[in-house]
Parts: sequence; structure tokens; C-alpha cells
Amino acid sequence: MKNIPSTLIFDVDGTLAETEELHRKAFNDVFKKRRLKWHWNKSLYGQLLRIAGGKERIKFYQTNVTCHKIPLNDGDISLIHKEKTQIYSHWVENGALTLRPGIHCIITKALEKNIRLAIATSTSYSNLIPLTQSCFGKKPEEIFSCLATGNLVRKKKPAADLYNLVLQKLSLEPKECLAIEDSRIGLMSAKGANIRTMVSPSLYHIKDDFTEADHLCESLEEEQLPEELRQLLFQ
Ligand code: XBP
Ligand code: MG
Repeated sequence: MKNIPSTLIFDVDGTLAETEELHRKAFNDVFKKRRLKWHWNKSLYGQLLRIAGGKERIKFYQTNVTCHKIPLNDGDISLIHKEKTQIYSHWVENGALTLRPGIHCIITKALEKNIRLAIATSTSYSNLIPLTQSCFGKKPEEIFSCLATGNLVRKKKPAADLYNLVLQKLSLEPKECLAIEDSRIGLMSAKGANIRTMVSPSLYHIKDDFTEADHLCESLEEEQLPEELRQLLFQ
């Protein structure tokens, strides 16, 4: 790592926790309740994850994938997504997720050392609250100095909007930051903002192309981290 970062910018889904199976179940739950006759199996969901954001994913599916073309308008999709978010948040509040191995340690050490932390995620702010509350016993704002969430930008990942928002809100240069991501679209988003990126692939993204990553780590546990990040956090 040529420059030691002053700010670590975390993705949420797949990076802080393996969340996508829970998102998938919440989508399917709502589809069933609404008798849509849609079901996203794991293989299909893996493909759909190329589209960031739940609303965008539903819209893409309706337009490009399903043969039952039920004409849902943007209002319907927003309502479905709102219900999905309520179900997902409720499960997370009740402890359905744990952090990926190594994440608790990285975040605790960074806070001890006054290293600034930020979030750049396509997911909604309302999904982040139960995650930090159940895994850290804290509000997101008590851990992260900046929360760039999907609801705040026009274009979600792979566009660079979320990372650019973090740079703008914290008045930072890209070279002062390190992004931590799990997917190709996340990597593209961070690199689009010229931010050095460490990738640790999550389960759904093991086979993604990470050629442009500055660091590729099998896991986020201490021994797998790049030397400079280990020095920054653990010495
Ligand atoms: C991953 C996503 C999210 C979730 C669904 O975001 O694409 O859209 O799958 O979340 P990231 P919502 O990896 O950037 O954290 O339903 O809240 O949109
Ligand atoms: Mg992710």
C-alpha cells in the first residue's frame, strides 16, 4: 500500500456481513405475499446481483427476465421494496446476521486508533441501522463519520456516485482513502472515484473479475490483510 489511508470506506452488503441470502429471502417473501408467482432462486439471484439496489433489481427482472410480464409501475415497485425492507430490517433487528470474520476487529481497532470510517453502499439507510445496532450495539453514526447510502444518490454502483459523495462530504482526496469491497460492481464504483480498493469476495461474488483490485484478500481476518493495513491497525 503506497499511501497509508486516513479513511477506510466500507461497502455493506457482502463486506460487513453476508447479507444477500437474507435479502433474497425477503424479496421472495414479499413476492409470495403478493401472489406474484415470482421466485428468485440462488442461481438467478447471483445473476440479478449485477443490478445494485432492490428497486432497480425488481424493475430489471420485470423488464428483462420474467416471462410473466406483470405490469408493475414505479409506485408498485416502491411499495414492494418498502415491504421487503421492513421484513429484512425486522430479521436483522432480531439477530439474523453476523459480521464477516475480521470485520469487528478491523472496525474496533480503527476506532481505537482514530482512523476515520465511512460507508458507501447501494442499500438503504434503514437497513444499516439494525445491522450496526445488532452487531455493535451502536447507531451507524456512532461508528461511521459519513454514510453514503443508495437513497442519497442518483446512480448506484457500479457508478462512482456513492464514493464521490463520501469524498465530497468529508473533503477528502481519493489517495487518502482505502475502499473495502466484495463485488465487481463495488470495485468499479470505487475505482471510478479513483480510490484504492481492497476486495474480499463474498459468497455470491467469488467468481467475479477483480483484475483492477489493488489488493485481493480471501478473508478479512488479520492474517489475510495487506501488510500496510495490518501495520496501521495492529501496531
Ligand atoms: C448491494 C445491493 C443491495 C441489496 C439490496 O449493496 O445491491 O441492493 O442487495 O438492498 P452494497 P436494497 O454491496 O453496495 O452494500 O433492497 O435496500 O436496495
Ligand atoms: Mg457489496
